Amino acid sequence: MTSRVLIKDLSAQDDGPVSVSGWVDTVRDQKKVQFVVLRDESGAVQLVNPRTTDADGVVVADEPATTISALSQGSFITVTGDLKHDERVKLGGIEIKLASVEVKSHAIAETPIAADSSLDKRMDWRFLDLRNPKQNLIFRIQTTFEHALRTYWVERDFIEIHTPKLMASASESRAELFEVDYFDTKAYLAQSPQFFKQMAQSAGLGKVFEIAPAFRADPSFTSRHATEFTSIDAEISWIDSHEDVMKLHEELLVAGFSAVKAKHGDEITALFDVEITVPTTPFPRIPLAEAKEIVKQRGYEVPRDDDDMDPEGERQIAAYVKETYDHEFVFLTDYASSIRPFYHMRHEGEPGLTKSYDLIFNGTEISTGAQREHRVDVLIEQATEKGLEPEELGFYLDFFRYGAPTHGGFGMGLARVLMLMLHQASIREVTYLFRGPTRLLP
Ligand code: AMO
Repeated sequence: MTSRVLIKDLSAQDDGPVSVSGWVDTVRDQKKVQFVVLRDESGAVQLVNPRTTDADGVVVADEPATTISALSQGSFITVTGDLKHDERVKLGGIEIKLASVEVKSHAIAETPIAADSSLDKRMDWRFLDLRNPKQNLIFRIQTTFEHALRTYWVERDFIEIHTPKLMASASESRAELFEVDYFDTKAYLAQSPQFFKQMAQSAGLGKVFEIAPAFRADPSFTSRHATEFTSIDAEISWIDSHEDVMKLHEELLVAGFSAVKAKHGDEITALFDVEITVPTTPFPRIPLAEAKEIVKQRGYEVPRDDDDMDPEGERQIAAYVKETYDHEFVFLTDYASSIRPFYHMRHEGEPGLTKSYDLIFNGTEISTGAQREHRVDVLIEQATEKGLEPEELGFYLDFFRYGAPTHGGFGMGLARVLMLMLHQASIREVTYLFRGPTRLLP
């Protein structure tokens, strides 16, 4: 038996017998000849079957013609035939003249979704939606991106950690917390690996990373929020300030974007009409207060005074950075301590400001990072100021009672990076199976 060849490898192969397996994309069942476009995970190829005629020129109902006539779109088949290179064939300049067709699984003829179906409907039928080459490419890009980050980390002696997602208390804030029954007590789904990646610093692991799910009971229906998302986290010891974290962060992104561009750049341009730009370092850095001033001068007033940048403000500052520095990324730094978590370190002599940043990519926040407060007395003070009970944070505070190095890190949403990289309108497009307030299926 001829062994299976991936469709993408056919063009490099000589004319002759081949076997391919995949699903039926289209069938053109004509009188004299039948055409099937077959897809697999790597591409599409045209299959051709000239009909047999008898001595009087009448079409004979033989095989594989009969099987082909009965093929429904989406059926999974294995075929054998003769590969032929032919420049006239639009689809890749090759076709396979069929010898046999074996149907492995018949598909129901009526497909529930079409190219113009709504995003919600496509999500209902995600497994069919994912057969689209664009969707397939998204997850190959994701694989390449994650692999590049891991390679970057592993080459620099980072340790990969897997922190628990079931916790006894909140991991980020008491808002947006999922509570689950846990035997005789309650447990909470981790909103971030924050506490445990910091624990690794006290444990003397030095540099750690994790790519894992995070959960937030966020009821909003924006294009950038999910109730479960993949969080890319890193945490490193012996930093002087958040500047060291930003340095790591930008280098890591350069590694990820370089790998994606090298491997998928042409395909991304062909399917998404997007040119991947590998960012130059250093990324622009703008203190938040200054960023707000710049945005104001552009005619937009961020509504809340001491508060965060709002989404429109993020878009405005990104537009400014694009015009001024021709850069798609910007670190907004030195957020007010009033809107940052208690564990962010504050500036020496300027307790109103934290040594923290948000990273904005193409106008949307993709990450938060900071130097952490490692001095337990200061940490308790800051927690108390935020209305947290030190007892409640007992185990976390212990991490710093027995010695801890200076440290910092960041958390970054994987889907946000992909959405903005590929100019998609929603993280739903780039999440394998999206979870939101009204979506738990499939
Ligand atoms: P923060 O809460 O800003 O910081 O989250 C970090 C990043 O995670 C992503 N993200 C989300 N993505 C999709 N849906 C959501 N509901 C969602 N919430 C957050 C965003 C965001 O920028 N512990 C800190 C990080 C740190 O300081 O290390 C934290 O969780 O891309």
